[in-house]
Amino acid sequence: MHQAHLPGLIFSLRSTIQFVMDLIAGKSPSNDDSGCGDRRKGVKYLVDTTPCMRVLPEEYVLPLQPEKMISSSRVAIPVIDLSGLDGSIGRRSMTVEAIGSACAHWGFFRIINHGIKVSLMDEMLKVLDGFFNLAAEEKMNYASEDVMNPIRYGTSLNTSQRHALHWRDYLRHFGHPIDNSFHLWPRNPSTYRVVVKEYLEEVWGLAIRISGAISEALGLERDYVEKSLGEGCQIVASNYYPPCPEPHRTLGLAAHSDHGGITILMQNEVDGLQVKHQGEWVAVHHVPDIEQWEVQECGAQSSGK
Ligand SMILES: O=C(O)CCC(=O)C(=O)O
Repeated sequence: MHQAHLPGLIFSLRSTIQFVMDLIAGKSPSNDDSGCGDRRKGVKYLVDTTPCMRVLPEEYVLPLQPEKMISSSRVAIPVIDLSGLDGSIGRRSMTVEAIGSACAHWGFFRIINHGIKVSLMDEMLKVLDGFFNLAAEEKMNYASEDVMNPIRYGTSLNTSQRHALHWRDYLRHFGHPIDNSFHLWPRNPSTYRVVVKEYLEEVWGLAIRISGAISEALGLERDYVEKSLGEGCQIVASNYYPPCPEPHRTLGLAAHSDHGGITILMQNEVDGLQVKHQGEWVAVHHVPDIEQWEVQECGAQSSGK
């Protein structure tokens, strides 16, 4: 389980590989009966059109409980050097064991030396920043409350129902198999499709490598999970958290567990993400001296092996 605190995380990027395509029953109403009005245009629009905002608008105030936080000096989030998967037999099996243990005890680990170029990660953050900086009217072309839509721009969680709003805007769409949805992806910024395609292909390959290690850690054939996936399904979710006037009164994203099999998460340099470990929240701090890293969690979290 994880959540995004503010101030924030200005930006994070989640690519989920779904082992089981969760069917979310029913469609949300497309008419706006929530009274949210302009709120549907997003938090960025709100901030941009409200100069010198000092007070958090009431709709965003969340009933936050005081939390038990474990200091990150007391516990260390596991860090896995993925280059070990390509090393000698002994090194590979140590890496597989470390991944299995991280899945069983944390459901979450950091990865380094994962092979995705830092320049591509930077490009990805840049095109997404470009997208969120488009005019609200252009972003609203992708707005939808229907969770089954192959591409969706939105804000908070679901503005079709009345509830306290969350301080984030998002863009979600399908990735792998890319040919199915590529034609629906944003055309703006002009490099969006090219950069996102390359990034998602790389991340899909990474997810398959990690799922191979997880299969082995469970005592299964390396391609067990990959074969079970069939064609598989990837969703990319980009979260944008604008600066907040009263960050202690709201959240970017409340506590939740992702419904996919593996989530690979890239953050920018701003802290905010927390993960739950043994009933307490642990801050996932940005590590400036580890240049290449991403965070990933997997579905083995609560079930152990
Ligand atoms: O932005 C974050 O750090 C968390 C994102 C997340 O948990 C999600 O999109 O499910």
